[in-house]
Amino acid sequence: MARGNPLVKIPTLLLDDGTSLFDSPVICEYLDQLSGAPRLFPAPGPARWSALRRQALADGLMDAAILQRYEQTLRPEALRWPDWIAGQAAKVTGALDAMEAEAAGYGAAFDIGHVACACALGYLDFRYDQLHWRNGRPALDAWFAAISRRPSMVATMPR
Ligand SMILES: N[C@@H](CCC(=O)N[C@@H](CS)C(=O)NCC(=O)O)C(=O)O
Repeated sequence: MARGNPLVKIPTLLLDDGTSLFDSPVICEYLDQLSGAPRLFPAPGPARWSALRRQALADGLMDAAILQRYEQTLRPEALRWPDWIAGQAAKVTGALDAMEAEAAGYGAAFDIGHVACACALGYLDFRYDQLHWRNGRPALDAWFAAISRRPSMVATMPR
Protein backbone atom coordinates (compact mmCIF):
# COMPACT_ATOMS: atom_id res chain seq x y z
CA MET A 1 0.00 0.00 0.00
CA ALA A 2 2.88 2.42 0.75
CA ARG A 3 3.83 2.06 -2.90
CA GLY A 4 0.53 3.53 -4.01
CA ASN A 5 0.03 6.02 -1.21
CA PRO A 6 2.91 7.73 0.58
CA LEU A 7 0.48 8.48 3.42
CA VAL A 8 0.10 4.70 3.94
CA LYS A 9 -3.68 4.83 4.23
CA ILE A 10 -6.64 2.97 2.87
CA PRO A 11 -8.52 3.34 0.66
CA THR A 12 -5.97 3.58 -2.13
CA LEU A 13 -7.05 2.65 -5.66
CA LEU A 14 -4.38 1.15 -7.94
CA LEU A 15 -5.29 1.76 -11.57
CA ASP A 16 -4.47 -0.54 -14.50
CA ASP A 17 -1.96 2.00 -15.83
CA GLY A 18 0.06 1.70 -12.61
CA THR A 19 -0.97 5.02 -11.13
CA SER A 20 -2.87 5.31 -7.85
CA LEU A 21 -5.65 7.47 -6.46
CA PHE A 22 -6.41 8.47 -2.88
CA ASP A 23 -8.19 9.46 -0.65
CA SER A 24 -11.81 8.29 -0.63
CA PRO A 25 -13.36 11.56 -1.96
CA VAL A 26 -10.99 11.43 -4.95
CA ILE A 27 -11.65 7.72 -5.53
CA CYS A 28 -15.41 8.26 -5.34
CA GLU A 29 -15.31 11.05 -7.90
CA TYR A 30 -13.15 8.95 -10.21
CA LEU A 31 -15.56 5.98 -9.99
CA ASP A 32 -18.57 8.25 -10.50
CA GLN A 33 -17.23 9.66 -13.76
CA LEU A 34 -16.38 6.22 -15.19
CA SER A 35 -19.97 5.81 -16.38
CA GLY A 36 -19.67 9.00 -18.43
CA ALA A 37 -22.75 10.37 -16.67
CA PRO A 38 -21.78 11.22 -13.09
CA ARG A 39 -24.69 10.74 -10.70
CA LEU A 40 -23.16 11.27 -7.26
CA PHE A 41 -21.12 14.44 -7.90
CA PRO A 42 -23.28 17.31 -9.22
CA ALA A 43 -21.80 19.70 -11.80
CA PRO A 44 -20.22 22.91 -10.44
CA GLY A 45 -22.90 25.06 -8.82
CA PRO A 46 -24.81 25.27 -5.53
CA ALA A 47 -25.83 21.58 -5.57
CA ARG A 48 -22.19 20.55 -5.87
CA TRP A 49 -20.96 22.77 -3.04
CA SER A 50 -23.76 21.49 -0.85
CA ALA A 51 -22.91 17.86 -1.66
CA LEU A 52 -19.16 18.38 -1.12
CA ARG A 53 -19.79 20.17 2.16
CA ARG A 54 -21.91 17.25 3.38
CA GLN A 55 -19.20 14.86 2.25
CA ALA A 56 -16.55 16.86 4.14
CA LEU A 57 -18.75 16.88 7.26
CA ALA A 58 -19.09 13.09 7.17
CA ASP A 59 -15.41 12.57 6.36
CA GLY A 60 -14.50 14.80 9.30
CA LEU A 61 -16.79 12.79 11.57
CA MET A 62 -15.08 9.61 10.38
CA ASP A 63 -11.59 11.03 10.92
CA ALA A 64 -12.50 12.02 14.50
CA ALA A 65 -14.12 8.64 15.20
CA ILE A 66 -11.20 6.65 13.81
CA LEU A 67 -8.55 8.75 15.56
CA GLN A 68 -10.33 8.17 18.89
CA ARG A 69 -10.32 4.47 18.21
CA TYR A 70 -6.60 4.47 17.45
CA GLU A 71 -5.97 6.37 20.66
CA GLN A 72 -8.07 3.94 22.71
CA THR A 73 -6.96 0.67 21.12
CA LEU A 74 -3.46 1.19 19.68
CA ARG A 75 -1.77 3.75 21.88
CA PRO A 76 -0.21 2.36 25.09
CA GLU A 77 -2.57 3.10 27.96
CA ALA A 78 -0.07 5.24 29.88
CA LEU A 79 0.29 7.57 26.90
CA ARG A 80 -3.40 8.14 26.25
CA TRP A 81 -4.68 11.69 26.57
CA PRO A 82 -8.30 11.91 27.78
CA ASP A 83 -8.68 15.61 26.87
CA TRP A 84 -7.66 14.92 23.30
CA ILE A 85 -10.09 11.99 23.09
CA ALA A 86 -12.84 14.25 24.46
CA GLY A 87 -12.00 16.82 21.78
CA GLN A 88 -12.41 14.24 19.03
CA ALA A 89 -15.65 13.01 20.60
CA ALA A 90 -16.95 16.61 20.55
CA LYS A 91 -16.24 16.78 16.80
CA VAL A 92 -18.32 13.64 16.28
CA THR A 93 -21.16 15.13 18.35
CA GLY A 94 -20.94 18.43 16.48
CA ALA A 95 -21.06 16.71 13.10
CA LEU A 96 -24.06 14.60 14.17
CA ASP A 97 -25.89 17.69 15.44
CA ALA A 98 -25.21 19.47 12.14
CA MET A 99 -26.56 16.46 10.23
CA GLU A 100 -29.65 16.38 12.46
CA ALA A 101 -30.30 20.05 11.70
CA GLU A 102 -30.15 19.34 7.95
CA ALA A 103 -31.61 15.83 7.75
CA ALA A 104 -35.22 16.86 7.25
CA GLY A 105 -34.12 18.50 4.01
CA TYR A 106 -32.21 15.49 2.70
CA GLY A 107 -35.39 13.87 1.37
CA ALA A 108 -34.81 11.01 -1.05
CA ALA A 109 -31.81 12.68 -2.74
CA PHE A 110 -28.65 10.59 -2.86
CA ASP A 111 -25.50 12.50 -3.81
CA ILE A 112 -21.95 11.91 -2.56
CA GLY A 113 -22.73 13.90 0.59
CA HIS A 114 -25.65 11.64 1.45
CA VAL A 115 -23.51 8.56 0.70
CA ALA A 116 -20.78 9.84 3.02
CA CYS A 117 -23.24 10.66 5.84
CA ALA A 118 -24.88 7.25 5.53
CA CYS A 119 -21.49 5.50 5.60
CA ALA A 120 -20.44 7.46 8.68
CA LEU A 121 -23.66 6.55 10.51
CA GLY A 122 -23.25 2.90 9.53
CA TYR A 123 -19.73 3.01 10.95
CA LEU A 124 -20.99 4.49 14.23
CA ASP A 125 -23.52 1.66 14.52
CA PHE A 126 -20.69 -0.81 13.85
CA ARG A 127 -18.02 0.56 16.21
CA TYR A 128 -19.74 3.06 18.51
CA ASP A 129 -23.09 1.55 19.41
CA GLN A 130 -22.58 2.81 22.98
CA LEU A 131 -22.72 6.35 21.58
CA HIS A 132 -26.47 5.97 20.88
CA TRP A 133 -26.25 8.65 18.17
CA ARG A 134 -30.00 8.37 17.46
CA ASN A 135 -30.89 9.78 20.90
CA GLY A 136 -32.21 13.32 20.40
CA ARG A 137 -31.74 13.14 16.62
CA PRO A 138 -35.10 11.93 15.27
CA ALA A 139 -34.74 13.46 11.80
CA LEU A 140 -31.35 11.86 11.22
CA ASP A 141 -32.62 8.55 12.61
CA ALA A 142 -35.60 8.57 10.23
CA TRP A 143 -33.48 9.56 7.24
CA PHE A 144 -30.89 6.86 7.93
CA ALA A 145 -33.59 4.20 8.40
CA ALA A 146 -35.08 5.09 5.02
CA ILE A 147 -31.77 5.38 3.16
CA SER A 148 -30.59 2.08 4.68
CA ARG A 149 -33.26 0.26 2.68
CA ARG A 150 -31.56 1.11 -0.61
CA PRO A 151 -30.07 -2.06 -2.17
CA SER A 152 -26.61 -0.47 -2.30
CA MET A 153 -26.77 0.28 1.42
CA VAL A 154 -28.10 -3.18 2.32
CA ALA A 155 -25.26 -4.78 0.33
CA THR A 156 -22.50 -2.71 1.95
CA MET A 157 -23.61 -2.15 5.57
CA PRO A 158 -20.67 -2.97 7.87
CA ARG A 159 -21.27 -6.13 9.91
N1 LIG B 1 -9.81 10.95 4.70
C1 LIG B 1 -9.25 9.67 4.36
C2 LIG B 1 -9.03 8.85 5.60
C3 LIG B 1 -8.41 7.52 5.35
C4 LIG B 1 -8.04 6.83 6.65
O1 LIG B 1 -7.95 7.45 7.71
N2 LIG B 1 -7.81 5.52 6.55
C5 LIG B 1 -7.43 4.74 7.71
C6 LIG B 1 -8.28 3.48 7.69
S1 LIG B 1 -8.66 2.90 9.25
C7 LIG B 1 -5.98 4.38 7.59
O2 LIG B 1 -5.57 3.86 6.59
N3 LIG B 1 -5.20 4.63 8.63
C8 LIG B 1 -3.83 4.23 8.68
C9 LIG B 1 -2.97 5.31 9.27
O3 LIG B 1 -3.48 6.40 9.58
O4 LIG B 1 -1.78 5.04 9.39
C10 LIG B 1 -10.18 8.94 3.36
O5 LIG B 1 -11.39 9.13 3.47
O6 LIG B 1 -9.70 8.22 2.50
